[in-house]
Amino acid sequence: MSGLRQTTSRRAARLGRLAALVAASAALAALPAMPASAHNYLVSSTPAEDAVVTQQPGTVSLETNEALLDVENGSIIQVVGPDGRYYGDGCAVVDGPTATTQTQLGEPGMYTVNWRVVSVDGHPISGTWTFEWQPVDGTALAEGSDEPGACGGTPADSPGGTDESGQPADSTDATTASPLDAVWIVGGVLLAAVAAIVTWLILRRRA
Ligand SMILES: [Cu+2]
Repeated sequence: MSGLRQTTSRRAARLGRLAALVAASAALAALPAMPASAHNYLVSSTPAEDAVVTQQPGTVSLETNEALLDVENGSIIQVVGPDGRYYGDGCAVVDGPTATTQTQLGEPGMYTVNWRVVSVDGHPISGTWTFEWQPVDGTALAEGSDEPGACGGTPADSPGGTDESGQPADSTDATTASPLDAVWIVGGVLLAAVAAIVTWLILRRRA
């Protein structure tokens, strides 16, 4: 009887070790997904949030923590005045972690910047900030436009929709096939392999 009990407890210990192995393997499989799933995040903006601007800034820009993807139709920075008009064409030029648009401000007051850029993993990120425009006397003021401009669109929209001509945008592939998807697939395959091995080991012990 004591021999049987010993065998049972040894088997339980072995199953415990297997469970620990499964947990460790799952953790290892999930590990590579963590850095890849991190999106670029905003580091700074110019003008800064809530800044009071008194001279024509010429440009509005934002900087993220790492290089952005320069995807066609992917980057938009809209500068919207207190009158709801658009100051600039919304087109953003990407240079490394920075995106910049040209602007000439008009009516004094609170300006809202709506932006969308493409994160390093291929996913769009977007946001908004405001600053105050108090031009010094004699500053030339722009008229603005009631249309969003050449790069138009709504920053909240994801790239890869249709452009003004109704044609699918070229950025579709870059935004749907993310490297992160591949990481999850590899992780899933690894987990399935571990589960198969564990199942086989347990069945072999029982036989
Ligand atoms: Cu992402």
